[in-house]
Amino acid sequence: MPAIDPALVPEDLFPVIDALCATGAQLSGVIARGPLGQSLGAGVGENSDGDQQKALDVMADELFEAALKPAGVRHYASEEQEVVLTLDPEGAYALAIDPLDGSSNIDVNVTIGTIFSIFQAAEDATASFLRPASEQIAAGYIAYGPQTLLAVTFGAGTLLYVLDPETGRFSLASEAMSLPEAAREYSINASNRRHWTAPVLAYVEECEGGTQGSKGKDMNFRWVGSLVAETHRILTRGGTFLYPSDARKGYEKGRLRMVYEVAPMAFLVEQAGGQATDGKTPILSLQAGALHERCPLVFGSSEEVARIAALHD
Ligand code: AFP
Repeated sequence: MPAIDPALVPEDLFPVIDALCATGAQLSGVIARGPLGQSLGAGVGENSDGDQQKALDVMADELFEAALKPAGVRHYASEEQEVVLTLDPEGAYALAIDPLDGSSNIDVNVTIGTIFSIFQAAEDATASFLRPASEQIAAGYIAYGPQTLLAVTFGAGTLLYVLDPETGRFSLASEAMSLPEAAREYSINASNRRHWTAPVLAYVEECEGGTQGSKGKDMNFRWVGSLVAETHRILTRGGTFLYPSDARKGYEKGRLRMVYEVAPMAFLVEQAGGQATDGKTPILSLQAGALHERCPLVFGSSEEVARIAALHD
């Protein structure tokens, strides 16, 4: 039985999306058991970029790799793998994935997620991913939270499917998520204030000024520490997210990875009527120079993203 209601999933991509959802449903069950199962948040090593790996990071990567091999994926690029893996040499697709994003939240029962991006496979494995983000043919995330859900775009709007615990299938909940133009909330890790660039500091101070400042409206603040949780909140009720470059060593291009975090979120947000930039330039016009390259990310309600870009001029 398919793991997802096939409604609105393009026929040629269905095996890939179905494999992602079947694995997502399996992970949802593992995550829901929390400490009753194996220690999911236990440190088990480092990935190729020196980030600490949790047990669930490794488990998720292994499950997705195995599920995608028979589903038509030729090139598999994962945050947890140093190089691109060839799964099915006859496959038509190149899929990039952050198998488990938000690992720091695993042990405290906060929403975490899987992020993926799909291109048509090019002959060369790595070159399949080092291309303009606008060439993505699909992108999405699976959120493991109070609901387990899939937000996905195939280039004709952003769709929402929810895993129905009664059927074990992802069912269509919305054909067109729509991000409000105006925002009442902004998200940035405020502990990094002393490291920010002047335009970022200026924007945050505008938000903090509320009705007494240039915005003329009070804003609220959220920081979950889980990109999937922030993105879903913003796709649902608007807002702005910033993970900019800052003065810390290694954060010259922010923290988030272009290929399997920034580019897919930008595609989803733009398809829902929002905007996504590196602070100034649209993400979809950019491309990664290396597989695990970082990219500054600002996305959300178009009025706010435009204001941030103006402050960068
Ligand atoms: P982890 O997967 O290491 O927890 O990182 C999560 C993340 O990539 C993204 O989901 C968050 O928005 C961001 O990092 C949080 O970064 P800070 O810990 O610097 O706030």
